[in-house]
Amino acid sequence: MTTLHANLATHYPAHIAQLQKTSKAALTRENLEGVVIHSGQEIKAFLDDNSYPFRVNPHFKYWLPLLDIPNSWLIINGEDKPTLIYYQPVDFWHKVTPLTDDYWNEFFTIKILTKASEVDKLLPYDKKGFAYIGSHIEVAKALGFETINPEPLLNFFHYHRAYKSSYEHECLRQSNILAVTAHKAARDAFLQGKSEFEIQQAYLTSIGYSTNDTPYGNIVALNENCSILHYMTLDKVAPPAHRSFLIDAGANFNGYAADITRTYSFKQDQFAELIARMDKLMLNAVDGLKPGVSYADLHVDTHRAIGGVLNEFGLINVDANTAVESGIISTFFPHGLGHHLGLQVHDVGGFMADERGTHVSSPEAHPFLRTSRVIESGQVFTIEPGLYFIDSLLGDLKASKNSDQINWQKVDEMRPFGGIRIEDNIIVHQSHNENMTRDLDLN
Ligand SMILES: [Mn+2]
Repeated sequence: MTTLHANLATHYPAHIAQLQKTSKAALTRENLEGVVIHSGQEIKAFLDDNSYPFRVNPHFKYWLPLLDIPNSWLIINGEDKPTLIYYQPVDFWHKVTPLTDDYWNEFFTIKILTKASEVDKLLPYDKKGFAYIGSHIEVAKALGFETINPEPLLNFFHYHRAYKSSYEHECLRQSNILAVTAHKAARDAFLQGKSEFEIQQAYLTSIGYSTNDTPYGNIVALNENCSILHYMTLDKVAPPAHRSFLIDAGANFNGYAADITRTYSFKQDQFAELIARMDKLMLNAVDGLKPGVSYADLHVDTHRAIGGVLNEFGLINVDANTAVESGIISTFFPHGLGHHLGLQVHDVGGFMADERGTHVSSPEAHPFLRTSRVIESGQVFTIEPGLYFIDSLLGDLKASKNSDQINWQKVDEMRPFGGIRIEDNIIVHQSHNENMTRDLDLN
């Protein structure tokens, strides 16, 4: 066993104990005997025999690190050892993933399923007391489930998923290690003048990934493209000149995502100074992440701080308070400060005040926030302030009554650089924050 494996093995039992406890409480509340979690099925393209890349049900990978096994199931009642129905067909067309000896095995009663269509023999005979969680509603109905993805049960699990176990923290540290390694390779490729496509290849190759291994489609943008928030194109031709580079790219470990963004300037120019200033602002926002603070308040504070940066760099003619009042900051920072991070990149539960799922609304002026929940220890977040020069939004601003608050000459000078986003992944502990990304020396 490697040190990493030993470490995971140490933390895993408490993770399972916690999931059992949460499940028992949820099932008791909903008057259910148990829950049946479906890993998923391969989905074929229309009129085709090729499937889309398989993405496992997050509720399934919450329990164990099996990410690429469709047609598998978990049966859980919160008391007995959970049953894993593990799909292992006899198939000479495809590679069949064998069940390997691992630290998690002993926590499940494992039953092998060789024909996906015969799963009913291994599922509870009477489905009445069981809820199905998964995305294949027709399959669930055909099997006789009446309770399918019940909202109160999902809310309960989603609320609790925000509190990560020490096992989950370890997985997130590992995904950060992978992503940081790849980010460094991408930065080097940028400085060598490579194309977006080549930079993406450098990123993937450095950690032995194919495109489908990343938790989300990498954003690899040069120059003006840095202003497109979800830029997914990968230009195969390098631009005539490299000015700026924005990369928002992650990695996966045991199904837990890293989500990291960096922005670089090719030269030591004013854009580089703006990046350095935004980096300071970003780390300051990380310091504000504390148990008891509302994430929405932290967003609003950062929004104002960006107004200060815009003023300092002469991009606007008014002070931060005036900019907050007039609303012009949203042109430069049109998205939320960050989100919960875990089994899903934009992890669930961000708007839940309690385990019933009572909704916490975002402030009206900030509709794009992905979480407005009160921060608590054990939770894991991204912090990712941005500052962009987006033609369409700037056009709207120019046509508005606030146009005179903007120094258009300065703004025009910055447009060729696109924009800046800097994003780290942070565990909030009771006494301190753990910035998993900075701990790995990615500056
Ligand atoms: Mn993010």
